[in-house]
Amino acid sequence: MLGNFFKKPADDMNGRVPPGQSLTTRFPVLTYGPAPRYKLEDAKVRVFGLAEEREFSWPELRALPQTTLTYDIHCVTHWSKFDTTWTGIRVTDLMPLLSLKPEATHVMIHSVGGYTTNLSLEDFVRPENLLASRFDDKPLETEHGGPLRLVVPHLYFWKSAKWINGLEFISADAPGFWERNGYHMRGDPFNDERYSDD
Ligand SMILES: Nc1nc2c(c(=O)[nH]1)N[C@H]1C(S)=C(S)[C@@H](COP(=O)(O)O)O[C@H]1N2
Ligand SMILES: [Mo]
Repeated sequence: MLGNFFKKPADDMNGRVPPGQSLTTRFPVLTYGPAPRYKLEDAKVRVFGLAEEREFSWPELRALPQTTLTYDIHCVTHWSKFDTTWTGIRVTDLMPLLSLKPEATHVMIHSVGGYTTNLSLEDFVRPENLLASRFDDKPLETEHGGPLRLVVPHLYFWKSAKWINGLEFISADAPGFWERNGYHMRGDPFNDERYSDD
């Protein structure tokens, strides 16, 4: 029974559990449609839009400084998972390599297969955000976004796009895939920002 793996905590555990969330020790897979067939050559990240266009190949990405961080994640489908450990490139280490136009205020994250999600630059450029390629010190499994996914732990987990291949800098907020389908434009779990009519 799946239900046994989700525990509603008695309180917010010193502010760690957002409203309406249960805790799980499992790692559910949530993907809209099939996971893309993924070759390592696809694991390149194209930077475009309001930034100097460039492409990071998989070897270039692997050569960037790697950071390991542990934090909690929160899915809009009401599960949270404590103390998940990820390794990857900090967004704050990537940004100095990019040259943004001054009009850039937001970024659209693109994934192999067409998934997209939007973030403001304030939500994107945070020291805990990673372009992650490892989970629990093992290569990230394909179903969880391997070889490369974004992890933005302070927002609901749909913002953490799996199989990323593009960062498009834009001058106004615009909805990505789930945001066009009713999810909140920002998605802060501690403000219960699940749907756009919240
Ligand atoms: N490319 C892509 N990224 C995605 C999704 C998706 O369908 N496609 N689902 C999102 C949603 S809704 C969630 S909750 C998390 C789930 O990540 P997991 O499968 O590793 O738990 O991935 C997010 N990133
Ligand atoms: Mo989700």
